[in-house]
Amino acid sequence: MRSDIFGTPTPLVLAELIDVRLSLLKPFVTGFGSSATRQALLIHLQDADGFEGWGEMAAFDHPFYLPETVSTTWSIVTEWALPLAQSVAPTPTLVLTALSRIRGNNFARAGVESAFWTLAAARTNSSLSALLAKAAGADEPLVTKSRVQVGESVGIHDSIESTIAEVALRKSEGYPRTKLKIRPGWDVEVVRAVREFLGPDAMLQVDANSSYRSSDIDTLKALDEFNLLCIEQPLDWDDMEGHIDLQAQLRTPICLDECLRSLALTEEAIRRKATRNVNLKPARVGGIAASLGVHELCRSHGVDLWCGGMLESGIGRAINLAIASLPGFTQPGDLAPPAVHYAYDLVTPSYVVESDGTIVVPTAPGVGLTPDRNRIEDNTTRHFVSNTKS
Ligand code: OSB
Ligand code: MG
Repeated sequence: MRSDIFGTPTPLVLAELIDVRLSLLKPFVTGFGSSATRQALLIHLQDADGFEGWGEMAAFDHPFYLPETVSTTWSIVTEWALPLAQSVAPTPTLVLTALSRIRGNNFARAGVESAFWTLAAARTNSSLSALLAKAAGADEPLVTKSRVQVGESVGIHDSIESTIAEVALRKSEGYPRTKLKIRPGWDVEVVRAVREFLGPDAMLQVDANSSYRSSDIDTLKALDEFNLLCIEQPLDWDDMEGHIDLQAQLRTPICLDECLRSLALTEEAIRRKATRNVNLKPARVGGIAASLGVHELCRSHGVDLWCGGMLESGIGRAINLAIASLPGFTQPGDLAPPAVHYAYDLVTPSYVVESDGTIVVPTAPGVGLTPDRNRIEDNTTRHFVSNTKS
């Protein structure tokens, strides 16, 4: 990764962590359970020249997807990540090195690191997409997309009828891809119904969120007949061996999500054929530098790659949109606008899906979408201001 592209930093005058309440329109039901509330942990930086950086930590308020929670993220960021980040000059590479002393806690590290990237983008008057293109290119910037394709991740419903209604709505809005959440008891039947509704060639995939066991092989094999793009994370969150065995018995590509908690694990999963398709969540692999590594890995191996989501607000989504603009992303991402899930977004204006099923990648400098300070303040439940003199 090139590191001579971040401009000359000036000292930080503000580093704050803000816990903001989001309002889910309905509980998001998955193989790991139901999420009825969502807090966005935002990090906001300002340097001596007035440039700003923003980031968002992806953890949920429960440990049912991955081990980290909003509470663990809060304590790691306030006690460790911010003090370490502030011990060096505020550039993405130096901060990455400082944070690398922290083991695990990927969501916490990623949120902090990403804020220093958006700060560097603001300083250099560059969109995040353009800065990433430079960082990832050897001599020349990579050629990024100005629009990226989107697919909704459709939660588990009470009935097949209401599932079809949601799929139909997104189809009418132009979304080119559908992802259905599945779990034991909510799988073959709903997939069959949605496949019939969409037709044989529409892009359709499923996500089990680690809710199956190897003994469920017959059900998982039954999904082979539906021409799915992938089956996402069928087995346990840390079960690499199980997925290697399972992939050998399935025609449908497995796409790992929960298992890919670093660049090294992603490399191992591809090499050992535990995954034939990669969901990249920048937060889950530990941040933007790690994401550039995964992007390069997938590109060099010709492995299909798409950008996952964590039901972020527009701030986290803006960062994901920039990453998804890199040329190695080959399939639509979980990038549905926050308005699909929430009563309000934390950026104004939020972004939309065009009638051709794409989202315009933000071109403004820095994070690229404008945080709505009033909305953030009105919904803040906790606020931490770091000592920038240390
Ligand atoms: O497994 O991809 C997942 C949302 C919350 C937790 C886990 C997952 C998801 C999604 C992405 O499916 C939804 C989105 O961000 O649009
Ligand atoms: Mg997933």
